[in-house]
Amino acid sequence: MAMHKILLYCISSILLLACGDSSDTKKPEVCFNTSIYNCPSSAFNDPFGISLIFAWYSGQCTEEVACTEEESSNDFPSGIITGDYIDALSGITQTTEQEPNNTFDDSLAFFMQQGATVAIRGSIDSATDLTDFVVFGSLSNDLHAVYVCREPGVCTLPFYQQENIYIELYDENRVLIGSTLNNLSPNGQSLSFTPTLGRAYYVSINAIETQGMPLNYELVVTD
Ligand SMILES: [Ca+2]
Repeated sequence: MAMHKILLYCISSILLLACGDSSDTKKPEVCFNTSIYNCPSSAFNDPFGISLIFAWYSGQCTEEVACTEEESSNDFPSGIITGDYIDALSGITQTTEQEPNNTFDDSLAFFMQQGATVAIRGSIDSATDLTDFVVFGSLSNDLHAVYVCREPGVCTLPFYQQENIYIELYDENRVLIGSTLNNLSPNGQSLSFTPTLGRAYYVSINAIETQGMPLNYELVVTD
């Protein structure tokens, strides 16, 4: 990581503000405020940024704070995700969509550790459920891929190759940065990209024509 990126990172972002597990019956009790500002000051005196990176990955930049029991609110342009989210460790994390997830503001939120793969099972329907959204931040700026499996649980190449759906990738300002619409890769419904640390990304999966039937999918984001 170049130093200028680290500086940009330090200046620009509180990464993700996220509450712990909650459900309809239980309010979140703890929030985890993950912030570059909480890194030890000594980390900033390293001209190569190595100790800062180490501090980040070792958790020294993570601060636990009390959680307000207010209604969840998201401020994705500021890099803030509150409410339920999935903290995906290295390896495969599997989950299921929860409606409504039809808009940016209702996106299923997750946070990817380095080496994580998140597989989200759901369905879309061109008549009643056109679009599902997810949003995530990543602790890696390695090459990432987003793809749709042909059948849930069967995630091998080639990925889903029909053009009755498409996937799109947006930055945290909701600006489109990739789409498979009229642009299917040889691998099928897939996009690859390199995230910037500290930024949120949205992915949508969209039905074009599912002939009156829900189309089951597995949407995968992998580092
Ligand atoms: Ca759905």
